[in-house]
Amino acid sequence: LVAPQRQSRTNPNILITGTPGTGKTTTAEMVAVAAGLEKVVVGDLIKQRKLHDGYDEEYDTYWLNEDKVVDEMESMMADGGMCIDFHTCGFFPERWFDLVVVLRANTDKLFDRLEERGYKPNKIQENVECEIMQVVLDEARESYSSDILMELESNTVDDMEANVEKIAAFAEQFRQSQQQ
Ligand code: DAT
Repeated sequence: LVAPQRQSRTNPNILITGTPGTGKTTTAEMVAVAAGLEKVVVGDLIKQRKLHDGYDEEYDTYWLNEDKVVDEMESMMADGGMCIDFHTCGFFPERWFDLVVVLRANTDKLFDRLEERGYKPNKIQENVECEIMQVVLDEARESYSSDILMELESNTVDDMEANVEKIAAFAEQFRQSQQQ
């Protein structure tokens, strides 16, 4: 069964979310290639098109302007076929997505990845706590129907490959269902 607002899309829109360092960008790149989707790293879009309200020095991050981001992305999402990567997900319109993937990682993996990325200790700690408290998963559960949510472990390269396969299989199944 496909919700009415999704019927016009022949290609799915997929959101890949999760705490920073869980593997969103890497996974989204691989999904885009495997499933023939266009990838949008929302963090990059925010910087490039200045969809923010300035910079937070303490946390080395931009203040997100949610309205600007949604306005900018609305036309991109209209025809489907997009693979979106962002660390927060509650402000996107629910109607945009056919699948919402929440990537999860163990504390030690996340710590190492964020340290390697050169994050300051306070930013590493904040993100590790966010993952332990499953903040992004809870946000996704509040914002999207459980039948389009997929929670996936992203600790190893094998996990990543299996995740890409699962997501690409969903995209293929979606296309077939839309042709019927
Ligand atoms: P995000 O976009 O969620 O911040 P990323 O894709 O940039 O994360 O990944 C952060 C780093 O961790 C990057 O060097 C790739 C590595 N990584 C991510 N997921 C992984 C996994 N499942 N197995 C091994 N390495 C992974």
